[in-house]
Amino acid sequence: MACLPRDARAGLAAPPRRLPPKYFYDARGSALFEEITRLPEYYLTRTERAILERVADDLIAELTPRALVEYGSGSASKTRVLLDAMHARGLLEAYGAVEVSEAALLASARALAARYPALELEGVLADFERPLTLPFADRPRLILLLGSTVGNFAREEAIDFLERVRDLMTPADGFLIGFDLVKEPARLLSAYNDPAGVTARFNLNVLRVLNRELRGDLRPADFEHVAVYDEEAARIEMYLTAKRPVVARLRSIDLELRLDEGERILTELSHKYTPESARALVAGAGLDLVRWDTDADADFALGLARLPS
Ligand code: AVJ
Repeated sequence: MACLPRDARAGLAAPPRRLPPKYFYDARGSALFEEITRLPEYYLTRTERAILERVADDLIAELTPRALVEYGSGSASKTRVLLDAMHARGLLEAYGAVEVSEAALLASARALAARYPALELEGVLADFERPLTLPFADRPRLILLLGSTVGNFAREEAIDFLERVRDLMTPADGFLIGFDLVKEPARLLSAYNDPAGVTARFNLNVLRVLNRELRGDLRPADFEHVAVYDEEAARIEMYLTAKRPVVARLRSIDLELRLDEGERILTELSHKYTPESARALVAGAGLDLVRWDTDADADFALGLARLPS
């Protein structure tokens, strides 16, 4: 499970400082992320939804899943495209979500129960970096890792994660993964540096999480949101950079933080894939990439992985 005291101590005590991105998503952070998904510069969510709308029926016809199992209970709007396609074919029986936040799990369960009264629901309250179990193994499942969530993992961690999912899959299952694709750096940079400053607020919000959860006295005004694109690594790196020398405390873990001006805390990696690197990742985890759907501009892709036959 998520363990902020341990992660904060391990990540913040000394440079290179870093904090796992899962701590962005308290209530305010989740609301800010929803706001990001509606920004004109943040093409990811709407592009993924458009691909889903185009391919959902075909995908469901190919796999005939009777359960949808999702990592992150996410914005139900994308999930619904698939649930509706399953429902239209008379296949929809069950929905399961693996989620760190109990509030998010309950909210999505309530919304889905209202829309599909006969749906069997199961939530797994867990840090999905350690998937231990996935519900509904007794029937064909479509397993989802949407939204470019896979991009948050370093390559090695991504392979480990996919391997663990593979170990939980049966030959009847399909595993649909959303990949943000390598593109012109300027477009990537503007998706993570929106002029309205929503991404900056989202990034800085993690300081408030630290203050609340670890009795801290960090001042968001002392930090600046910085997002850069590393072309070599094909990833966006998000940092909180000290605008001036910072001395702060996290009292719950008895940690004093001293940052020089310009020193930074890595808060997120967001890897971008090519069709080749996505295929290599999936193959590296011992899965076959059996389907690859993109939008017309090849901004985003959905890859379908299955156990090798
Ligand atoms: C939810 C991890 C896919 O990497 O694009 C959005 C989070 N960070 N803007 C991403 C995010 C900054 C997002 N993921």
